[in-house]
Order: sequence, then C-alpha cells, then structure tokens
Amino acid sequence: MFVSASQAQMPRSRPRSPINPFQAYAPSGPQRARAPNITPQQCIKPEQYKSDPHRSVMRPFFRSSVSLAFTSRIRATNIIAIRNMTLPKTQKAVVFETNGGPLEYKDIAVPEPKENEILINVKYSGVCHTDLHAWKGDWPLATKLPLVGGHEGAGPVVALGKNVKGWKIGDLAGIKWLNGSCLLCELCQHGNEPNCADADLSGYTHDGSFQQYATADAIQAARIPQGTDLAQVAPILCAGITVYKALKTADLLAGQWVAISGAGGGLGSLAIQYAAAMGYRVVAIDGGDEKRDFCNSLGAEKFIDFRTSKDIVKDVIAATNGGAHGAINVSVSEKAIAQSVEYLRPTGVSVLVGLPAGAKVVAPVFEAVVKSVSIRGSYVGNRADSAEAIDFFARGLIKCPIKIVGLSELPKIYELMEEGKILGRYVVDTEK
Ligand code: 8ID
Ligand code: ZN
Repeated sequence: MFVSASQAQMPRSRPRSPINPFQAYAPSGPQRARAPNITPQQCIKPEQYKSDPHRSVMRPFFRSSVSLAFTSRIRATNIIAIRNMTLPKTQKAVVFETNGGPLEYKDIAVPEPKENEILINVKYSGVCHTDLHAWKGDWPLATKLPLVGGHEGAGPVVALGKNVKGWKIGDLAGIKWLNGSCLLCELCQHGNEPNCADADLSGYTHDGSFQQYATADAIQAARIPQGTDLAQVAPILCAGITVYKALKTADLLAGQWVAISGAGGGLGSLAIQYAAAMGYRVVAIDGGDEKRDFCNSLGAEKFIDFRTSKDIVKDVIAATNGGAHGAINVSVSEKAIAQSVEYLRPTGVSVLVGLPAGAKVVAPVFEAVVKSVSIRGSYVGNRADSAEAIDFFARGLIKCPIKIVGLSELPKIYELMEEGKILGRYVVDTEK
C-alpha cells in the first residue's frame, strides 16, 4: 500500500463530479463561473515570518524554497508588491492515482490559488474516516483522480487570489470538507450550501489537506483565531462542525438524553463534548474497555459496549429511563443505525451522520408511526455552523483528543481506522 518518496509531479487538473448524490433531489442552480488559473495577488514575504507566531514551524519551508512557482505570471501582470516573496515549487503530499491503489508520499507541485481562492500552508490535518472512504472509493460519488485527500487542514494564509476579500497574509485558515458552492441556488440562498449541486469537496473533488500547501475557496475557508493551536483545532474543521450541526438537527432541550453511536471515534469523541457543552446528557455506544474509559473521561454519563451487550436497544432504554430523546449515528455500521430508531423514546430524533458504504435505513414502520420518531440526515455544516463550532472550541469547551504523527504515516492510520482501533482523532504533521 505504501510507496516511498519519488519526485513525480502530479497533474493539477480538477474534474468536477457531475452528480452530488448527497443532494440528489436538489434543483440544479446556476453554476458559478470558475476562472482558470490566475495569479495570486500577494504572497507571504520572508520578513513576515520573523514576526509570525508560527515561525518555528514555518522555518523548514525555507529550506526547500527556491523561487516562486508563479514568478512568470506575476511578472507578466506587473504586481510589484510580491517581489520579495518566496514559495517553494514543490512540496510533500500523499497522493493516490486509483481508488484503493498505492498511497504515495512524494513531491508534487505547489498549487496556484485561483482568483477566488487562498493558498494555505497546511501545518496539520486531521484524518477523517471520510478520507478512508475516498481512498477506497466505496461511495456512489467518484473522486477526482489522482487525488490528495484530507479536509481538516489548518495553517496560515500564504497567498491570495486577486478577487479575494477579507483575508490577509498570515491569517489562520481552515480547510473544510465544503471547499466551495455556487452561492446562487436556492439551497445556498437558504444557508444549505453543503447540499448545493455545485459543491466542491476538499480531499474528494478538490485536492485537500494531505499536502503542505492547499487551495481553499475564500468564502468557505474557515476562520481560525490567531494564537490557536493548529494541531488541536484541525479535527474541528470536519468532525467538530459535523457533530455540532448534527446535535442542532436533533432539536433537543437541555437535560435530555442523546445517544451517540460510534462515540469513541473521531466524530463521536467531539460529539460527546459538544453535547455536554450544549446541556444534553450523553449515553455513549462503542466497543471495548478502552473506549468506555475514554468516552466517560470526555463527559458521557453512561456507556454501552456494542461488542458485549446482549441487547443494545434494551440497554439504552434502561440507561435513559425510557429511551433517548435523540441519537447521533457516527458509527460506520448499518446495524447500529437500525437500532438507533428502536431505542428512541416517542417523538425522538435519529440523526444520520456516518456513511457506511451501501447502507440502508431499516425501521419498523408501525413503531416509527406510533412513536412519531423522525429520521434526519445531517451533512457537515454551513458557514455559520462552522463559525459557531470553532467558537465552542476557542472558548475552551472542546478539547480534541488527538495523536500527532507524520503525514508519511497516513497508510498506517487507515489500517487502524479500518480495524476500529482509533481513540479520538489522528492528526498528521505535514512536515514529517
Ligand atoms: O457530514 C457528514 N455526515 C459526515 C462528516 C464526516 C464524517 C460523515 N462522516 C462519516 C464518515 O465518512 C464515517 O462514515 O462519519 C463516519 C464516522 O467518521 P469518523 O468518526 O471519522 O470514524 P472513526 O473515527 O473510524 O469512528 C467510528 C467509530 O464507530 C465505532 C468504531 O469503534 C469507531 O470508534 N463503531 C463501529 I465501526 N461499529 C459500531 C457499532 N455497531 C461502532 N460504534 C457503535 N456501534
Ligand atoms: Zn470528515
């Protein structure tokens, strides 16, 4: 699976997937014109690094700095302000050419931001189970190929496309799953931009954060407060935003019970904390003693082990004195989703988040009707959800349980993830 470094260059073409199955019933809105490659307006200058709080981690960047990849274009457009800038031509990335094929840790070209994009020097990126799905290609949506995965990247802005407003060099930015949307269609108008037919997805249809420099739509990129620990905040950019939105979707009241199925994983470990911060009582479901201790340490009041429980539905109903008011399904298990509908109390809401390949929701209709339960899908979050989720983190209410390893170790993380052995989130350091 793992191939050592090579000097190969990767084509930068970005075919857009024609279909977004996540919003198959969405009206197709007008498509936003995306300009072909254009010149970055400004880039970070060496002197700016000296006063930058991230300088210590940015220093190795100079070692490989040769000249700006965009030099000729910039000269052609006569932008004097960037005369002193230095960006490397190449960078380290993990790339795959085919779904399920070798994950190559190698040198590729540093991408150029388009006119609506910022270029982020990704310092750290979380590794989401979605990245594993993307590599395997087990969803009914084709990935771009070759692909650089990753959609939880955090780092300073180092270049701006010429139409970018509201960002400056050195600001801290986050790469989210939703990299761009048309902003014109009915869904975007109502703040449902993840459901836009023209959604552009980091680490899926757009090269993502498993590289040292990544481009992000300036409108959708997340704003990270200065001084934030970039490794800690990385998992918020997908896992945090997603579970926060899912909890909002469950429509609970403070003091009510929420069951979190898959609670010991990346999304689940944050869901426990957001739920507690929002005033809900958590019954966590996952497997093994290590996950039990872990979930309890994060704020779960009860834990049910899906590996040893003889009847999960009965156990949840007993633990919550009559059934959970809401369920957040972040496991990668079809069976767990079916159980969630059964252990809800009347009028409860089961929120679908985890995306096991080929899974279907199976619910007894009679029970669903007489209990008047709801089953709702929840898909990442919009810009407001993102800002709110980051704000919970910035106020110290959420601690990301992370383990940091080098980007080159990504294949090993996928193996552990496949085996369900990860507690919390792995975060990769893009310089290793
Ligand atoms: O917007 C979205 N809807 C969204 C956003 C981000 C991620 C959806 N996801 C999807 C991913 O694509 C993936 O399918 O959510 C799912 C979970 O992502 P993750 O949290 O990054 O995965 P993980 O860290 O591997 O955690 C999964 C946990 O589920 C447990 C495992 O033990 C692990 O802790 N689990 C499994 I697998 N089967 C279980 C079961 N039957 C179970 N827990 C309880 N019952
Ligand atoms: Zn994700």
